[in-house]
Amino acid sequence: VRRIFSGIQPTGLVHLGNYFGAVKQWKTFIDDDSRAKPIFSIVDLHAITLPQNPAELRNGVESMAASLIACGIDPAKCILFRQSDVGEHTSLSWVLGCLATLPRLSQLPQFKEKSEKIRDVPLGLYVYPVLQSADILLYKATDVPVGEDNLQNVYFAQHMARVFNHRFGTEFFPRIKSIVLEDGSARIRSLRNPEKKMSKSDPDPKSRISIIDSEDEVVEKCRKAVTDFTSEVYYDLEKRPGVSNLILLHSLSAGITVDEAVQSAQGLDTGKYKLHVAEAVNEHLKPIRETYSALMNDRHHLREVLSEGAQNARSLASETWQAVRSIAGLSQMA
Ligand code: AQP
Repeated sequence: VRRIFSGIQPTGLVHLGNYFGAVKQWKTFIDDDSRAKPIFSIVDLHAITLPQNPAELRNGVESMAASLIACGIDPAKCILFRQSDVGEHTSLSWVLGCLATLPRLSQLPQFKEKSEKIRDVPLGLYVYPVLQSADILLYKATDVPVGEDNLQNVYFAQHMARVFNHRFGTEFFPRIKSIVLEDGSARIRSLRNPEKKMSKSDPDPKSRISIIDSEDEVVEKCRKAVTDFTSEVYYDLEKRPGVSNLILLHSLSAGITVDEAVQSAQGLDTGKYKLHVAEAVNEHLKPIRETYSALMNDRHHLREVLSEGAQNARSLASETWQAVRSIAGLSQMA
C-alpha cells in the first residue's frame, strides 16, 4: 500500500507558502481512498532544533492543529498527531543517525543557511534531516508531499532507507517518492524580499500572510509587497519575481490560471492590482479564519483530536520500531 506522510513545524501560524505549497495538497490526499490513511505530524521535536519558549510551543501545537483542521485536514480521514507524543521517532532517529555520515549531512542546504546565522550551532539542527527520515520511515511512507525547500531532506530520507536496507540485507523500508507541485506553489516567495521563500521564521511579519490574518492585515501586506518599477501587470518569475508572486497568489486563491489572473489585471497598474490580489486572498481565507477561531475556543476538543491521533500513530510506529530492533539486533530473538 502507498502511504502519505508529511509534517509541519508548530513555530508560527500557517502562511500562504505552507498553505499552497503543502497543506492544500495534503487535503487532496485525504479524499483519495486509493492509499492508506495519510499521516500528518505537527513536528515539535523539529521545532526545538532552535530555541523555543515552552508555553508558546505547547500553544503552537494546538494552534497548528486548529489551522490544519480549518484548512480541511479532517482528523477523521487521516492521522493527525504531535510528533513528541510518539517516542519511536527519536528511537528510530538514533538508529538512522548511526548509519548517516557527517559529510552527507553537512551538504544539506537548510543546515548551511540556518547555521550561518547562529554562533553556537546546536547538534539537533545538524541532525534535523535524520529525524525527518525517521518520521517518514517509521510509517513506511511512500509518498511525501513537500515544498521545494524541503526536497533535499526527502532525498536524504530516500538515501537513509537504502542505507538501512543495504546494511541489513533487507527490503524492509519501501522506496520514498517526493511530491512537489509544479505550478509554482512549491515556492511561494516572501512579500518583502521575493528572492527568498515565504517563511515562518522570517523576522518581518509583513513578509508573509498567515491564513488567519485579518482582512485589513491582508490588504496592508499586499499593498506593501515589494514589486518593481514597471507598472504593467505580467508574469515573469525570473525578471519580475515580486509581481509574479502576487499573480500566483491571486490565481491560487481565486482558483483561476495564471493567464486568467493576468487577463483580469488588464488596465490596472501594480498598485491597484495589489488590492485585487488582497480581495481574492481574503475571499479564500474567510471560511478558514472562521473555522480556526471556533476551533481555538474549544481546546478540549483539540486535545482530544491530538490524543486520538497519537494513539493511532503509536500503534503503527511501534510495529515498525519492534521490527527495526529485531533486524538491527537490538532485541532478543523472536
Ligand atoms: N514559501 C513556501 N512555499 C511553498 N512551500 C513552503 N513550505 C514552507 N515554506 C514554503 C512547505 O511547508 C511545509 C511545512 O514547512 P515548515 O513547517 O518548515 O515551514 P516554514 O515556513 O519553512 O517554517 P520555518 O520556521 O521558516 O522553517 P524553515 O526555515 O526550516 O523552512 C513543508 O512542506 C515546506 O516545504
